[in-house]
Amino acid sequence: MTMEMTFRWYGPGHDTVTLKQIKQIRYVTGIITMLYDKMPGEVWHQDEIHALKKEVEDAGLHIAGIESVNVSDAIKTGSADRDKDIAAYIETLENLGKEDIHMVCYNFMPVFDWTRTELARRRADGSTVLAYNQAAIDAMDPDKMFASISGDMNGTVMPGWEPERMAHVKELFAMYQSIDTEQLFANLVYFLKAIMPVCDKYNINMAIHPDDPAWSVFKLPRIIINKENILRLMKAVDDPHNGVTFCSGSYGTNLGNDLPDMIRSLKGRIHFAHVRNLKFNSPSDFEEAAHLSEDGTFDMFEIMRALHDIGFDGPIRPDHGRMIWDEVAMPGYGLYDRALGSAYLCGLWEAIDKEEKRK
Ligand SMILES: [Mn+2]
Repeated sequence: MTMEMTFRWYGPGHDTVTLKQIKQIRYVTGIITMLYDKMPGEVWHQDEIHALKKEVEDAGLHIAGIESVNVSDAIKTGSADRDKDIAAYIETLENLGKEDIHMVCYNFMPVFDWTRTELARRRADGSTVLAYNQAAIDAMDPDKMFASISGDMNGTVMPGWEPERMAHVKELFAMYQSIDTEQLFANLVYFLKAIMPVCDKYNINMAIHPDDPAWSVFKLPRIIINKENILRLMKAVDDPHNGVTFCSGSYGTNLGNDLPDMIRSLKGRIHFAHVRNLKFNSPSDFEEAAHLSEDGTFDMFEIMRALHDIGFDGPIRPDHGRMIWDEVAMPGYGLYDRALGSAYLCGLWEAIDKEEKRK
């Protein structure tokens, strides 16, 4: 068993990248996808999942996992509709299991799935990247957050920033007003305990994505941010199907997180890995870099080495790429730089693997 290189693809009509292009990257064999039009709380029907699966398989690839089945705000806040939404989530997992899909990524972030202040910061070589600046966040009215970045989305709808949800951003903030980190954690445990039986039945690995950035933004509670909290969650629901998406770029936003050490401490519970690099210009300003260690702040060799050491055998994917070669695509999700990233990560892995076998 070894890791499998995968690529995120948003599905027909939602991605500028085609399955045919992904197939030609060669390093990639698995697709990470989703039913993009589903709102949190909606059931994914088996025939819809089957059609998506067939499209991927007709291109000579296979579905290695889902990113994401989104969790509703009712579940996150524990409001009246929570049990109804959990029942729908269970039905979705059941339908995924029947279609032989065994890994589901999700997150438990309030209101905004992820936060960046720029979607196209220009770097010295003319490429553009997503970037985050704390001072810009501190100066921003959260209601205006969507308007301020939507102009840079290249006409795409970015995951977690659906206009339908963002139209209600004031109400969303109100829903979380009385939720502190302990309550949010309790709601997450409640959700996981409710879905574990169906995960056990169909062998579905749930993989929680960390909060990005890994601290509170706009005073909203955030919990999946560091080693202590993620290990607490692993213990609170101590079932191997309760696992982790290890995203180096998200945990790495906090320079206090020792990424290889976190990976080792999560042995057996990492079901999915997002591997990318960040370049810090200061502790409160970072931008997404090329995957290459030298281009950013992280030692990508040590991250891959730690994944190899724990026997990681799940799907892995390059994460956000830079926009290069004049490509126009969803910010972070173009073809070219992610393809380069997948090749680089495969190269690191092959070297580590062969060196290990020689010993
Ligand atoms: Mn990620």
